[in-house]
Amino acid sequence: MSEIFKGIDKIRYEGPQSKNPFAFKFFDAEKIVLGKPMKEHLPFAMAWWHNLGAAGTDMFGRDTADKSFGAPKGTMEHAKAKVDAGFEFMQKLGIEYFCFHDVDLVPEADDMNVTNARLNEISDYILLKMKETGIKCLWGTANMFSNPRYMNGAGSTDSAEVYCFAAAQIKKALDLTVKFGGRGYVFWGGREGYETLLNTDMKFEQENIARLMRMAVDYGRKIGFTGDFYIEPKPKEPMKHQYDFDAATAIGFLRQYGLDKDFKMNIEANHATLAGHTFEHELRVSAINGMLGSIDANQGDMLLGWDTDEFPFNVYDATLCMYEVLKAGGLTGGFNFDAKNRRPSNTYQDMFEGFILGMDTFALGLMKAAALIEDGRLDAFVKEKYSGFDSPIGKKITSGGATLEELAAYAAELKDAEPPHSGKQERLEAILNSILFG
Ligand code: XUL
Ligand code: CO
Repeated sequence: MSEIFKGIDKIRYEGPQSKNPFAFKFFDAEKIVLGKPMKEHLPFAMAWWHNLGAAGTDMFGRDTADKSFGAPKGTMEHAKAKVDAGFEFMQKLGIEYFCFHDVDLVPEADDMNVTNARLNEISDYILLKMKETGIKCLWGTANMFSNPRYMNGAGSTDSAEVYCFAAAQIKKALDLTVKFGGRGYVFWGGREGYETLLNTDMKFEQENIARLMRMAVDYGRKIGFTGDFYIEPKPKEPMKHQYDFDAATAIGFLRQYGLDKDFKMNIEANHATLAGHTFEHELRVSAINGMLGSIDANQGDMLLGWDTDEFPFNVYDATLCMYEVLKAGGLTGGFNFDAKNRRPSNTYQDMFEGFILGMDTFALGLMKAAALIEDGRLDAFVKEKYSGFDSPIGKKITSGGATLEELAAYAAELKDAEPPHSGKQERLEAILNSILFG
């Protein structure tokens, strides 16, 4: 098999002073941060669909990049060329994981049985490559949003037969995930939502989605899948309203339907901001509920109202993300670059530079978050802020032993309440800056 990305050698760490675009400036895989090598803190993954599939097509124009990898698109030869390209790419970057949708791997046929036979063939080939290289699978998923049959949703569809097709796709995607030894299985609710309530039975749709997830868990456990199922929340796009709006909504849904023991969150940065939240907000909500599982590491554009899936370069965001991840004790999943090059960045060199940017940004985020934790001033401030609850009356409240009457009587004895602390936001932001740039 001949080299695909000619002229690009293994990407190495050269340090912050390096001007070589094909070297890491901050990602130093073996460097120890808080007692662990960077690569263990940051299990990075390549998204099959963006990196090997997306070639620049948007609503207004066709492909700008050539992702044929030397084989005609829409053929099994091309599917294999994508595997070759993907593994060469990951090896050159030191990326240890990949994520996939079923139909990212092979061209979808009209007959599902043909698609499944193609999936069997390609997954044998992928497995061979995995054994050869040590590259692993982070998570798999089923694409239940591109095929026209899913126009009204998959789990939320009005057609019982379409629902069966969704079940069949999930079953196959779970088979593949188990075959690859994947750490997780994702449900991103592509078209699980609605455009207008005038034509929608929301309760019916949500109950059916829950049933599908229950069946997926039962089947997965039966075939030996021991990893986590994930919901990847997103508030809108493609639907006007998506049911898994944000982490809080998805967690409530999982608890309502008794799915919370098997599921965690896969938090995508760009989805968080579309929901009107910060990335770190979504991570915190997941973490305090014991459901921070995995991350789709990308970045949106605050001026645009859609999912731009850019490679992350905002070091503030990456730092605040890694601050949440470190405090939560790490991820059971990993960091999937659900990101694509900008349409005019159309060469294969750009593919590498996108990943180098993203990996360096998260390496910086990791080091800066570790420094924030070691510095300790943020933690100390938060601890002090709530210290009023260390008093006898405070302890009575937090132990759950207080009544409203008792607290009202306590307040009546006081002339005035002890004032709350200054929030000191500006001081804390200055600390963040001094750690980032000092
Ligand atoms: C779409 C998105 C998906 C999921 C997997 O916004 O993020 O690619 O990550 O289906
Ligand atoms: Co995603």
